[in-house]
Amino acid sequence: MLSQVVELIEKKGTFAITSHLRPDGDSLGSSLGLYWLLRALDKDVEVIMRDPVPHTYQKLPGANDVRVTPAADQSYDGVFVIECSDIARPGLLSLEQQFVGQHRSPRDHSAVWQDQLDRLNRLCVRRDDLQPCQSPRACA
Ligand SMILES: [Mn+2]
Repeated sequence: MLSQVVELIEKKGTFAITSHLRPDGDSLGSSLGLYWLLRALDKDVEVIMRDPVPHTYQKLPGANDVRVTPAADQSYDGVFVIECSDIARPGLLSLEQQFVGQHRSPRDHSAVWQDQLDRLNRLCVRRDDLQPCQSPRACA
């Protein structure tokens, strides 16, 4: 699974990252962490959320870049749905359509993505060789 995510990131260029309604510290932290990783890899990426960033988290790096939107209204090569048990939790219209044609149902895709992201969230990736590391410190 992880190798598929790495391959997707290597081969594709346009990504969105989203998380659940009423974003909190972990959804924003993990979304923005991935956002900066993909930017460092020169990917075209944006974080899209249904609800605005709470005041408490507005000082997180990249928080001002979060685009608040009611719908996944662009076309992406890949969408990372972080910290969500299903595809409906981000509350974004049209999000399911991003997955049509690649999996039997949005639920299937959501489960796959969640599994991939759970794994990815536990890893860090070197910019140059995209090798998974044992711990974040190993990548420093
Ligand atoms: Mn959360």
